[in-house]
Amino acid sequence: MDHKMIAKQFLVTGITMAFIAMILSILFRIQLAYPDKAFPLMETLLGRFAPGGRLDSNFYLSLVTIHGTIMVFFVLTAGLSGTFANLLIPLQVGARDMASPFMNMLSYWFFLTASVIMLSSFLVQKGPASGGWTIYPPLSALPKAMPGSGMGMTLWLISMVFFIASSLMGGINYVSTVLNMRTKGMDLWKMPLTVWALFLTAVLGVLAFPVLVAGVVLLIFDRSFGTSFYLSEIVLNGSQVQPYEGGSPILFQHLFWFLGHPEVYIVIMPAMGISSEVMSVNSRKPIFGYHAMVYSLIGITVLSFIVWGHHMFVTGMNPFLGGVFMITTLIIAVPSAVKTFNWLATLWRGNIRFTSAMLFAIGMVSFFISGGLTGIFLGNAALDINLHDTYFVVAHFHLVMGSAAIFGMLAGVYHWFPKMYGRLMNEKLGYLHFWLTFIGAYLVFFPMHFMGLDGVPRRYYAFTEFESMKRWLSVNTFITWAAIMSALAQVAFLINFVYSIFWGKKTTQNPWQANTLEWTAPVEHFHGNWVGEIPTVYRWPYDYSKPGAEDDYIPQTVPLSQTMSSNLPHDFEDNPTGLEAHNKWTSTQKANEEVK
Ligand code: HEM
Ligand SMILES: [Cu+2]
Repeated sequence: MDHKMIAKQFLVTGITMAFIAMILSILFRIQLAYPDKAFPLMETLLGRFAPGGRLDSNFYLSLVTIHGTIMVFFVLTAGLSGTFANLLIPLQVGARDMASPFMNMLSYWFFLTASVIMLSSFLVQKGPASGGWTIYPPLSALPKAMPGSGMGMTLWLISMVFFIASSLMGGINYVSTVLNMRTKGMDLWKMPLTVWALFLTAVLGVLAFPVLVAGVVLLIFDRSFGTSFYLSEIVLNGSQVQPYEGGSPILFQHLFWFLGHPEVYIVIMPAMGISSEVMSVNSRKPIFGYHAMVYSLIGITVLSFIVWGHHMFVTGMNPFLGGVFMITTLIIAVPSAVKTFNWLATLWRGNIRFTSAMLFAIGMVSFFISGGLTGIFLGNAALDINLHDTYFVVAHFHLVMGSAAIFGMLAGVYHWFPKMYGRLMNEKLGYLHFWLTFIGAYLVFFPMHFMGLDGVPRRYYAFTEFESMKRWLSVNTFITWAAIMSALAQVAFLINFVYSIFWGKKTTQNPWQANTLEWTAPVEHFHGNWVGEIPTVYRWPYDYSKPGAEDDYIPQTVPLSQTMSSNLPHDFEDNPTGLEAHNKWTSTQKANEEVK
C-alpha cells in the first residue's frame, strides 16, 4: 500500500500497455504502407483477423481504436499521472503517504482490471471495439452497426467505467494529499512545479471524468435498454428502426469532448511539470517565472473546460457558437506560450547538463511548440472545416500529445529512476534512445501535415482505392519505416529499464544535486519515507546557482539564515521567521560595514 510501490506498479503496467499499443500501431502502419501485399506471417499470428495474410478491414479499425484508447487513457493518463503523482506528491510535499493509502491501492487494481478487460476484447468473436477512441454513436450505440460495435464495444465501455473509477480514486487522493498533508513550511508557493501540475491535473480529472461516465451510462442504456439519447431516425433496409426517436449523436459529442478536451491537458500537464523540474535541475538555474508558470497552469485548467466545441466545428453548430469556441480556444494559446517562453528562458545561459532526462525534457518542449502551433490553425473554425478528420489533425495531436507527453514521461522516468529503484539508468543507452525516438517522431508525424493539407482523411483502410490519394503511398511507406525505427528504439529503452532495475549502478542519495524533498529521503525504501521527523521546508525549490551561495544548489530544507547572502526577497513573503532572520542579518551586515 506504500505510495512508492503503487507508483512502480503504475509505471510497469503503463510501460507494458505502451508496448502493446505500439505493436498495434505497427500492424496498421504496415497495412497503410503495403495495402496490396499479403504477409503470411500475419495470418499465422492473427488468425481470423488477417485472412490470407492481409489485415481484415474491420480489424484495422479495431486496431486504430484500441491503439488510441490505450495510449490516451492507459498510458498517458494512468501511466503518467499514476506513476508520478504517486511517487512525487508525498515525497515532494513531505508526507508519509497518500491521504488514503487504501483507496490509492484500489485505484491501481481498478486500473489493472480495466486494462485486462480492454485487452480481453481481442478474444471475443468479432474483435475489439472499432468506433475510434472517441466512440461516437451510432457506431457505439447500435450493437449491429459493425462487428466492433457488438461485444467488443460492451467490453470497451465496461473497461472505461473501471478506468474512470480508478482515475477518480487516484485524483481525489492526490488533491486531498496536496491540500492537507504538506509538511511544516511547505506553503503552496513553495511547492515544486511537478506537484502543482499533478495537483491541477487531478482537479481536472475529478471534474471532467464524471461527465464521461454519465455519457457512457446513457450509451449503455441506448445499447441495451432501447432508450434513444443518442439515436434518432435510424433506417435499416429502408425502414425506420423503432424506438430510436428524438435523440442526437451530437449530444454524445458534447458529453465526450467536455471530458475529451480537458483530457488532453490531463495528459500534457504532468509532462509540463516534470519537464519544468528536470530543466531547472539540469540547467542549474531557477525556473524562470515560477509564479507565471503556476498561474498559466491554473489558466489552462480553467480554460480547458470552455473550449470543447472546437472538436465539433463541423457538426453544423451555430456560427456564433463556433466563434465563441474559437476565441476561447485561441486564448489557451496564451498560457501555453507563457510556459514555452519560460522554459526557453530557463535554458538560456544555463550551465546545462545533458543527462538523458534533460534531453527528453527539452524534446518535450520542442514537440509542444511544433504541435501547438498547428493548434492555432485548427482552432480557427474556418480552417478547421477543411482540416477536420484529415491527417493534419493526426499530425497535430501526435506531436503535441503523443510525442510531447511521452517525452515528458520519459524525462520523468530517467530522472526519478534512482528514486524508484535505487540505481541509475545507463546514460549511453539513454542517448541512443533519445536521438532515435526524437528523429523518428518527427519523421513519422511531420509528413502527415502535408497529407492532411491535401485532404487525405484519417482512419481509412487503403488510400490506394482513391485515385487522388495514390500518390501518398510512398510517403506512407516512408512513415511506416520511420515508425518501425522508433519502435525499435523503445526496445533499447526497455532493455535499459529492466537491466538497470537489477544491475544498474547504485545511486547516491541525491544524484542530480537537486533541491526538492524527495532527495532528502534515504535511498532504501520503507513505509513513511523519512526516519524520524519529516523535514521542514524553508525555501522554494529552485535555489540553483544563487550568487553568493557556496554550492550551486540549496535544498529546500536549508534554513534561510544560513545562506542569508543569497536569499531572495521572495523568500520572506509571509514568512515571519525568515523576515526576522533577514533583519538580524542586515543589521549585522551594516555593523560590519561600519567597522570597515
Ligand atoms: C494552443 C493549443 C491548442 C489548440 C488551439 C488546439 C486545437 C485543436 C483543435 C481545434 C482540434 C480539433 C481538430 C479537428 O478535429 O478538426 C484539436 C484536436 C486535438 N488536439 Fe489540440 N489544440 C491545442 C493543444 C493541444 C494539446 C496540448 C493537446 C494534448 C496534450 C492536444 C490534443 C489534441 C487531440 C488529441 C486532438 C484530436 C482529437 C481527435 O479528434 O481524436 N491539443 N486541437
Ligand atoms: Cu480540444
